[in-house]
Amino acid sequence: MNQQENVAPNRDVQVHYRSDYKAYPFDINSVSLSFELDPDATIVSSILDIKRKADAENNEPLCLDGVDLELLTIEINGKGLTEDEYRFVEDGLEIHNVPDAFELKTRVKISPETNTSLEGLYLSSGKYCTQCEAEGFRKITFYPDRPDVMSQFTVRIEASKSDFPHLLSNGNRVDYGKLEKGKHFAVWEDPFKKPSYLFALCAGDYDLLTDSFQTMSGREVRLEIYVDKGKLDQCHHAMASLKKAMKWDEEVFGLEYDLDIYMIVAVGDFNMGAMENKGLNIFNTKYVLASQDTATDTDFIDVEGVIGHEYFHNWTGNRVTCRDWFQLSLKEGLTVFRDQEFTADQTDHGVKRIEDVKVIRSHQFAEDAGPMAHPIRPDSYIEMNNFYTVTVYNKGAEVIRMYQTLLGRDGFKRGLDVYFERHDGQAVTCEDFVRAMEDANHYDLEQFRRWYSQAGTPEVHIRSYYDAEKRQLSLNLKQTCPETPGQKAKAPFHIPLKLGLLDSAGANIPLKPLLTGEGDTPVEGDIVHLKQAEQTVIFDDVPEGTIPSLLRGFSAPVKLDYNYSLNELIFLFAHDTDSFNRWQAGQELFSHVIFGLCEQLASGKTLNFNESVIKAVKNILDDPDLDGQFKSLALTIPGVNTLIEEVDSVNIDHLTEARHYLKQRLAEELELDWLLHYQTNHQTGEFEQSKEAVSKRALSGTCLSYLMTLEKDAVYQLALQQLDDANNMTDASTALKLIMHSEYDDKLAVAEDFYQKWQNEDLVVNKWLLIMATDPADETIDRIESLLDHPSFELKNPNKVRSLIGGFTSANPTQFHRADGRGYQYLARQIKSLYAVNPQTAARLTGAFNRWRKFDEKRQLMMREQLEEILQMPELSKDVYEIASKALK
Ligand code: B3K
Ligand code: ZN
Repeated sequence: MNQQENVAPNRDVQVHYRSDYKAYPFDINSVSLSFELDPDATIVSSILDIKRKADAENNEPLCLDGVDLELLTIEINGKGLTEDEYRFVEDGLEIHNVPDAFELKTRVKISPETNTSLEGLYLSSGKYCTQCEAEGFRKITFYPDRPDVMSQFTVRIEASKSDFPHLLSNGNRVDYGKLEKGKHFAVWEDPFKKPSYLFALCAGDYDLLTDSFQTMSGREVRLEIYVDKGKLDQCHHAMASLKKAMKWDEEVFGLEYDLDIYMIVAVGDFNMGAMENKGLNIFNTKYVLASQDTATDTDFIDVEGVIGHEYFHNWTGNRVTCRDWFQLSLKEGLTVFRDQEFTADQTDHGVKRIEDVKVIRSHQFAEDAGPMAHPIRPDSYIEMNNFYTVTVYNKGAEVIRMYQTLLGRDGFKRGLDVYFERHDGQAVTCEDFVRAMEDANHYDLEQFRRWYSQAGTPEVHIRSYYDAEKRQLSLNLKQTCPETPGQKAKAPFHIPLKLGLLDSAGANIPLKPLLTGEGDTPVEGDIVHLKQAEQTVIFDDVPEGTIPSLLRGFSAPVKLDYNYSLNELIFLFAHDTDSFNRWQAGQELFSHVIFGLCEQLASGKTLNFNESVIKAVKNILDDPDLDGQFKSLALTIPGVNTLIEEVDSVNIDHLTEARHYLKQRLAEELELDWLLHYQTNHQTGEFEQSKEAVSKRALSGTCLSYLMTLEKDAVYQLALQQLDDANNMTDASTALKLIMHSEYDDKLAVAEDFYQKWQNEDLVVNKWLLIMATDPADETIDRIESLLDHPSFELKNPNKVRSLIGGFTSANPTQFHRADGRGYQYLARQIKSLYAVNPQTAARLTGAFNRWRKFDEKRQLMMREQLEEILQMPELSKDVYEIASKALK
């Protein structure tokens, strides 16, 4: 089909469709690459051993992708091609009349130094590195740059020995040596066939941490972490995490590492978190470097999680990869699920589940309800990089989690075993995955497949009726799913709804579902299989006053609508045995109060809310059996981005005011309690990284955050003291943030001291930038404007952009949505400066306008104007174009 679709006026773009898939007509048996590294004139020579597939037409031309390449020579079987024997096409090259088997040799020149897109081969702090997923390999050489073309790679690298003592690529180093003129070389061979997106090369002068791991079959694997000079002491946590991940994958999934060496290189300029290149992962420094002084407890957990994620890709992504990019969730959803389980096993299952669901609620629900909504397996895209989304990744992981819920842990593992047995070494589809699960378990997943094809967040509406005479509770369940771009009507999903029934003492009563004839709801254990648009399930032997605890553990990525009364929520907040639902009840309670306050604000009434909420909060705070991290989560009022997704249209001024009012009231009413718990949990002695210490830091931070809303001098002194005394970044950054976001007179001086202290630690400076950008005060807009010229900021560095600009738009709703529109103008200006420099990062920023339709008319108009202006920019990148044009559609 390959149509040209007019997405917005005045511009034709190529839209790629899933339904257009065609197998590549050639096999590339082997690839031999040679790099002569040079900042603005790297020469890449490539020899491809090519054979036409037996079932391919014999007149099919050879089509190769290639972008920003200067072709120097091109030969087939040793004979140079004349210019009429090949033809340049958009982003590539075509050769007609090729033999059935031949060797293609090309030499191209590229310029890593001027490559600011951070895709392909580029320089970061004077060191070479690559990023090829999704389509970056075509910026290195002419090649069929698609994941279903898998080949065996040999890579030779040549560079100055003194400037680039380490020359790295995938697989095993099979040769190295000195060359003339102070140069040296290394040759790497990867024994595993792989798609081009998993290719990697790094060259530089690094510090190196080494270790080793013995696999379950007794093989020794050498582990290496390469970092910028002077950062070695910040790598030990990453190394320990890698070893834990390797062990965990063996123990939990029976999956063993397959090469003799595993390398990680950390770079400061990187578009995302990390990349799972075979045997040579490249990481954003943010997910490698961690020390007590510079990294928070959350950073430590994130480093472990991302190290795990990339390691787990070796099986789910590399050994079995994707046929085409529409199948991205095949590897990403599955690998996110695996890293979530890994982190949960290392930390706390309940807390981890809450953290993961928070991402879904605040980000994925927003994406699903906005102009970029897409199923976890999208049907079309303009720029693939725009589809590395919370939907593909995190909703994808929720879909994987549902298999485990439906099939049980053993059944899920059986399915994975079949998947690996069938597809090891192949590039496959989501459908292949579903089939493996089905076949391994003899389970019908026909309806379940809709999770792959339908976008939007399903809504489950539940009403309950209690028959006192029969002692029966019936639940009427209805599911709907809103229209999303390109998808009007939706068919019902198979939704596993986990539930419990709590008696008035808070104990779970046994579930006794009644079967009353055809169309009955199947209930298995505590799971109701909601498969129809409407179903009813009746439970027998239910005492009066029983309260249902619904969607336990967030067993499906849906919005639940059940009319809990305030008292029921308070009851569940105090008693639910499912820790996720206990947290959930609190969140609902808070949002109930906040939207009540919003109504009062709208009608000019005096603000007020039910006092029993205060008691409920105090009970959680005082509960000696609850873990500090859980308490911290349970006592944190839902963020503005989450609250916005609960209503159709939002008065942002009222919402932020109501939220602040609730927090301040809780602070006032429970002042002594917050103080007491702050004092008992804040630790001043020796630093500890134990679970208990982490929990205490989390809870003391939450207590201090409540106290700070009181705007009292004594509390400011408490925070200043914490900042001064801190021997770890968790306490220090929490205190700095609370001071900087308060009305404290000297806050700027405090922030400046912090900056002076940490100016040479990039990752800490990024935290500082984020804190500066998220101050809700009116002056922030001027401050972040001048920070663009501050030595701490660099537009070319995505981490800095994410802190100063991304942080402002996503975590400072008060100032981003300023009534005068300056927040929007600021964002639009940065997008305009960035789209030519780094299209991917610019596109991410553009997404901040996606929810413009939710706001009042004036703000809608202002956001729309900015989007329209962006679309008028000359040579706008297709990345930004796709987001901006779809937002306006
Ligand atoms: N697979 C990479 C992401 C690549 C993003 C390309 N724009 C990291 C990961 O998910 O593990
Ligand atoms: Zn991944």
